[in-house]
Amino acid sequence: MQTRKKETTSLTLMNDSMLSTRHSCSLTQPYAGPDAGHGAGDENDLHGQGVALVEVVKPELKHPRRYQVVILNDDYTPMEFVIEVLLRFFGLNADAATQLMLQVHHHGRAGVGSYSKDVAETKAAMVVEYAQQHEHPLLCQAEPML
Ligand code: TYC
Repeated sequence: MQTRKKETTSLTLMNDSMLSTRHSCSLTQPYAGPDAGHGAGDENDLHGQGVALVEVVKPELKHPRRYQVVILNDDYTPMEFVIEVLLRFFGLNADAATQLMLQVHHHGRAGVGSYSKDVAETKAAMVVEYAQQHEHPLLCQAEPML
């Protein structure tokens, strides 16, 4: 994910050859190029020779938000089926899957893993679909973290 800082970090003079897409910059006014015919009066073309005043904007990188896959308790899905789901879709071993199933059984819900948004939503949908194919009401959802 890339957002752009609002403040201008510097003002820089650039000539035509520097105004390529490889530079992260934006003109203070739309740049018409050296032959646009505005003469010395163009605000960006200070010398009338294709030299432009540009804002250099620093890109700000942020990690994308993680999503937790949450399994919910119900009164009907067999415990063995929940354990099988945890083994099959979340790569847990039998001990960890049993502990997590009991956690959900006693406390109502538990997070079973954190993923990117797409992966979490896909896993949750796959679990619900798998449960429905086996006629169990097991619910599973993706939730944004923090
Ligand atoms: N509560 C269920 C039962 O007693 C077991 C269960 C555990 C169901 C976890 C769903 O996510 C769940 N059969």
